[in-house]
Amino acid sequence: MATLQLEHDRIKQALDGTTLSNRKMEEENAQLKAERASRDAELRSTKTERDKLNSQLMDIQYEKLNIQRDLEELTKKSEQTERQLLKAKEDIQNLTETLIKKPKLLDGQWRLEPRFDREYHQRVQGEIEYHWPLKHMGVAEDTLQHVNILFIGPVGGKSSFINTVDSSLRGHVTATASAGNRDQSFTSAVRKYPIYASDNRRQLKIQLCDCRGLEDGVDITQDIKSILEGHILNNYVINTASPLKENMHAYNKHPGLEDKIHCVVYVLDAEKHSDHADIHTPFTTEDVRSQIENIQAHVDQKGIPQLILLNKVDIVCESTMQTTSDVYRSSLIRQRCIDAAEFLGLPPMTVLPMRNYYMETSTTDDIGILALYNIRQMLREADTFLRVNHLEELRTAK
Ligand SMILES: Nc1nc2c(ncn2[C@@H]2O[C@H](COP(=O)(O)OP(=O)(O)OP(=O)(O)O)[C@@H](O)[C@H]2O)c(=O)[nH]1
Ligand SMILES: [Mg+2]
Repeated sequence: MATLQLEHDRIKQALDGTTLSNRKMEEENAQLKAERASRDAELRSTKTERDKLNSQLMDIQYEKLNIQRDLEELTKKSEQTERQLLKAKEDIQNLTETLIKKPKLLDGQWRLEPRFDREYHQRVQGEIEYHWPLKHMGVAEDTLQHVNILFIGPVGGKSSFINTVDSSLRGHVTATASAGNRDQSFTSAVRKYPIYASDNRRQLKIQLCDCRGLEDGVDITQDIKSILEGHILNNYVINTASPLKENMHAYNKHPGLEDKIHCVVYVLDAEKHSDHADIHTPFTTEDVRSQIENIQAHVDQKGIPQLILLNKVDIVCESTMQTTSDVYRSSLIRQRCIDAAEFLGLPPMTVLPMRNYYMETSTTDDIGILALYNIRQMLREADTFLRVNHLEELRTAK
């Protein structure tokens, strides 16, 4: 009995223990279930989030595709616009060039003289051929054999002008002064050209003095000053390494009035200058301009009159290229004369536009009129110089 009781108690104890561990297991099970439920909920929410992100990604990709398409279209349009712009630019440039080279011609001439007719031609030619210095101021014909006109400047048609004047009087194109066709100076010597009347019988009272052109890095201003004062003998070849000195053979120690320069003409190339759109180019380089300024200071000091010969107007104005007499009706050439005057700090009235013979083998009346008119202006300036500085001396000279 006691054993039974004991056995009963042991079984009961064991049963109690099992119940306890069962309860514990149940509790743990419930906890695990709760944990799984929360993880399931988390997983569901992650899935929803993922689905949402996926759909956003698709939206973005779609958007990207749209943007890419827009971009392609824009690129196409911009290329087209660029092409149109280039074409428009080209058209503007062509138009500008046409307008520039073929400007509107003025109704009348912007200077009263020269006139492009036969009567005027003959009159100016007569004035030149029968001119002598201070003729109308009581100076005798043989007092001064000639006035000297000196041409200074970079390569720009100095020699060509002398040839054009000579050709105009001869009636056929001559090449007395050596003209070149390159950027560097062609003429190297100082050469005084006598001019003959059209009948070849008489030497006129003019000498045209050609000299080496001004160049960058080659300063011949000292020799030019000597030419102005008559110290350099005819045909002297300028030595660019050193100026002519007093003790040298070609140096004229005691120049007379006939050896000196009575009018200085700066020769510029009208084609070199540009002042339209975004292109601004001056008539000469800065170096040459400063050499001219240096010469100008000396010329000013001596009181020698200064003119500007603006060559190659045919190249800058198409109308003038076709019809030389349009030179004084071309607003473009008038403006270029104003620019040239400004460039050298001289009044616009001192600028003489010119077209020289360069291709032609026969003379034309219009080029002849221009050349003779320009020479007459130079003679008038030389006369003014002589009147102001040497009138009495010339009047009383025997
Ligand atoms: N189209 C045109 N060409 C010209 C004119 N004047 C001169 N030329 C040309 O310009 C070039 C130079 O002319 P030159 O007379 O040798 O010039 P330059 O000033 O004496 O030159 P250097 O002696 O070298 O200093 C030549 O090819 C000429 O034919 C002009 O009025 N119109
Ligand atoms: Mg020359």
